[in-house]
Amino acid sequence: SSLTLFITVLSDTPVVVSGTPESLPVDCSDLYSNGFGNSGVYTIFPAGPTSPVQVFCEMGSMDAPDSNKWTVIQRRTDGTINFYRGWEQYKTGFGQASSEYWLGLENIHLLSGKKSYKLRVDMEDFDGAKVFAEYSSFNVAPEKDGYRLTFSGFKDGGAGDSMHVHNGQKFSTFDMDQDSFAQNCAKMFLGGWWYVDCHHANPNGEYLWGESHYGLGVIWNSWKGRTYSLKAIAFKLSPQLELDVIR
Ligand SMILES: [Ca+2]
Repeated sequence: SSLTLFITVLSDTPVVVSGTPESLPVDCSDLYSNGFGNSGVYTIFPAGPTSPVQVFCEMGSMDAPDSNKWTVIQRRTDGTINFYRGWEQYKTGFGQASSEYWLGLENIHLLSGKKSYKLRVDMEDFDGAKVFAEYSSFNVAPEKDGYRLTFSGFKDGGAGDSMHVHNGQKFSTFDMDQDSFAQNCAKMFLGGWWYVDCHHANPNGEYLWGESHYGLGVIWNSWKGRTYSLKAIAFKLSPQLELDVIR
């Protein structure tokens, strides 16, 4: 169905062929505005018309058309995708938009520059408890600045703030150590992340099904500590709403 949609987008949008990329959807909010109201896998073009990329869109309820339309940039749900990968993979993205994936640092960087976005992190443990953390702004710098992460405006949905130490950090993988630790955080904690020395959150760590070795799992320290690997976690972006700005 995602392939069908891609073809639909191309055939219903002659501007693709004629080369005016402004009209292509850069995120799920654009797709919603174009009439796509259902949550699911869609194609967006944060890097322009020649670089389609598949994402999962959470469109929310039809009863609340003004609610956030979330573009999922990272998601873990069941451990089917290996997240211990090198720089090129984290740069371009990997996985399946229908299940577990990483959108790619270049896509995330370009997307975060298109609009003013907020970030929401939803997570779940193996007992079915669900919590979230929200940040009112989110940005990822270009590769020449190491895809440095910046955000602000924490709002607690029960998860606590495990991102604050990662604010301002460059991204690191096992083959690209840009952390501020003497050793290689990505190698030590089996993920790719904006490691510092090393982490309070390790969403791209090894999928370890609950209680597990210190620091290695899918971790959000302020909720479940560093020896609990979460069942599910997802990072998602939505344009700041007028309400958010006023607030
Ligand atoms: Ca290091």
